[in-house]
Amino acid sequence: MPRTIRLAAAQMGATNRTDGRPQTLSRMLKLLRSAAAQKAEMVLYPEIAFTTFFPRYLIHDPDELASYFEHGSILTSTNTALLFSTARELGIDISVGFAEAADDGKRFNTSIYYHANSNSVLAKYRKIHLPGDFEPFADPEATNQLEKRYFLPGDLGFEAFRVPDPAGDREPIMGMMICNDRRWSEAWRCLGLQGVEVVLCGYNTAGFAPHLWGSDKNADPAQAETTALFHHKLVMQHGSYTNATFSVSAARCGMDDGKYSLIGGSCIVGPEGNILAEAKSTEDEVIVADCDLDLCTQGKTRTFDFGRHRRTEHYGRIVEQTGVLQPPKLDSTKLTSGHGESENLSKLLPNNTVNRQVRILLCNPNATASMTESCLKMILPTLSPDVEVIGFTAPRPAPTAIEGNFDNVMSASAAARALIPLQQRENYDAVLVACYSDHALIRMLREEFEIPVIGIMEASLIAARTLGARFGIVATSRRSKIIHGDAVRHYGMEGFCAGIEACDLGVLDLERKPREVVKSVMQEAAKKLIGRGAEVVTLGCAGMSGMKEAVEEAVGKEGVVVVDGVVAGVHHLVGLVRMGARTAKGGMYASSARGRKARGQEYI
Ligand code: CDT
Repeated sequence: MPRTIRLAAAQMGATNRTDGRPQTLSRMLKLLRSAAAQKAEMVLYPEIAFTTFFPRYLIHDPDELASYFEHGSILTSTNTALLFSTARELGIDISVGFAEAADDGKRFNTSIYYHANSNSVLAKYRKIHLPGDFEPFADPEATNQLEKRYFLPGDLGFEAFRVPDPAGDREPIMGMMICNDRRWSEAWRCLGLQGVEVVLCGYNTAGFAPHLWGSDKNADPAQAETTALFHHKLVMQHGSYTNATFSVSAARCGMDDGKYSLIGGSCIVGPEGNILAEAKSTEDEVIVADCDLDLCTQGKTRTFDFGRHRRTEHYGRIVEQTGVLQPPKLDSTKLTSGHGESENLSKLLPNNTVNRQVRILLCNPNATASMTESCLKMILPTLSPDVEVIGFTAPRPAPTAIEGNFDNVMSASAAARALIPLQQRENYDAVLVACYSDHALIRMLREEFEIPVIGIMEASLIAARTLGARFGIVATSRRSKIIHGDAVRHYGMEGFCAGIEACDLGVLDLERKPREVVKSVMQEAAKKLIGRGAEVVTLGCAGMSGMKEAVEEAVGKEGVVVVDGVVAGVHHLVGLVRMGARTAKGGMYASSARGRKARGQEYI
C-alpha cells in the first residue's frame, strides 16, 4: 500500500495592522474550504496567521500588544475556535502559526498541529531561532523585526511526531519549524534524526528590507525580492534533500499596510529536493500535492543513511560553540619550535580556556542608541574573534542622557527591568555598564546576576591604577566633576587622583557639537590634569568613547597614557570570564529576588 498523503499550503496575502480579526479569520476559512474541496488531508497556514506580522512594529500600548496574542486554549478561544471546528467538520488537519501568550505569562512564536479526527492538538512547536533585534533600528524608515523583544526562544525543541491514521497505517512522521528556523541546517537535522517525513514551515519573510538583510539601501526592491525568494526555496529544497523528507511551506505575503513587502513562494518539496507545487501569486492561494511518504526511503537508506555515514566525533563544534571562531591569524600566532617548525599557538592551549567564545553585554543605561553604537565601534577593532560584544540601549522611561541622580535611578530601573529577562534568554558571560559613574545599575545587576558586572568608571580606574601612580579624569559638566569626585572616594581611590577637570559640556553635546570643538576642550582639560601630576588620563563619559586618540595627540608625547573606559571594561571582563570568576554572593551582592518573591512582589 503506498503511503500517499495529500498535503496543502494555505498562503495568505497582505494582512494589515488595521484588519479586523474576523476579516482575517474568514479568509482562513475560505482557504480551509478550498483545501478540503481539493481533498487535502492537512493544510498548513503561515507563521502568526491570525493577525498582521506585528513584530515589525515597536508597540508601547500593552492592550494593542496583547491583542496580537492568543490567550488560553487556541481550540476554544473566540478568536480562533471557528477555524478548528470547521476543520473538524471537514475532516482536515491543520497546522497553524500564532503568537502564544502562555498561562505562565511567557510569550512564544508558536505553531501547532491540530488533528481533526481526535479534535486535539497533537504537537506544539515554539520558534527557536528568533531573528532580528530587541531594539528597533535608529532609522525610522527601516523595517524592524523585533521578535527578540516580544518572544522567548522556544523551549520545546525540535520534536517529530506521528500523525495517527484512523483509515490506514500511513502514520506520517511530521515535524514543525517556523520561518527563520528553515535557514538553519541544525533545525532540519534535529528533525531528520527522528526520521521526519514531512516538515511544516509557516513564514513571514520580508522582501525588500535592506536593514534586516544587511544589504544596500539603494538596492533594486524587485531584485531584493528575487534574492529573498531564491534563498527561501534554496533552504527548503536543501533541507528536504539532505534529510530525505517532504516539506510544506506557507507564506504570509504581499504588501502589508501598503508598505511592507513579504515574499510569496509557498511550496511543497519532495525528498529529492524537487518542487512539487508552488504558489503563483502573492495573495491568498492554496497549493496541493500528493506525497508518497515511501519516496523518503531512497535518501534515508542511501546517501543520507545517518546511522551508517554520520561521523559525530567530528561534529562537536556544532553544539559546543555558538559564534564563529576563526583560526588564529598566522603572523601573530606562529611559534617557532626547537626544530624550526612553526606551530599554531591555539593548539598548544587546552580547549575551552582561551578558545571559548565570550559574550559581553555592553549596556548603555541611557536611551540614546547612537551612543551605544559609538561604544561598539570603538571596541570592535580591539576584539579577538572569540569575543563578541553585544550592545543594549535602555528603553524609555530611561532618559537620553544621565546627568544627575534622578537620571541615574530612572535609567537603572528601566534598564534592569529589560535586562533581567534578556539575560535569562541570552545568558551573556558578563555585563559592562557604559556610563562613567558609580551607576546604580551596577550594584543592581551584581545582586541579580552571578556573572561579573562592572561600570566603565571603575574599570578605567583599575586600569589607570595599574598603568600609573596618579590619574586624572576629563569630565563633561561641572556637576559631573562633583559626582565623579564622590565616586572616586567611593572606590577608595582618592589618594591616587590628581584631579578632575570639567569640559563644561553636556553629555549630548559630545555628539552634537562639532568634533573639533569637543576635541579642543578635552585636550585642554587633559593638559590641566597633567599639570596637576596625572600620569594617566581617563575619559569621564561613555560619550567620549572615540576621543582617546585626540587626547593622546595632546598629551601622549609627555608619556601620559589615556584610558577609554569602554575598552578597559570589556577587556577587564573578558579576563574575569576567562578566569571563570563569578560575583560573590555571600554578602553585599546576595540577591533579594527570593525575598521579593516570598512577599508576592515579583513585579519586575
Ligand atoms: N519571520 C521570520 O523569521 N522572518 C525572517 C526574517 C529575517 S530578517 C533578517 C526570515 O528568516 O525569513
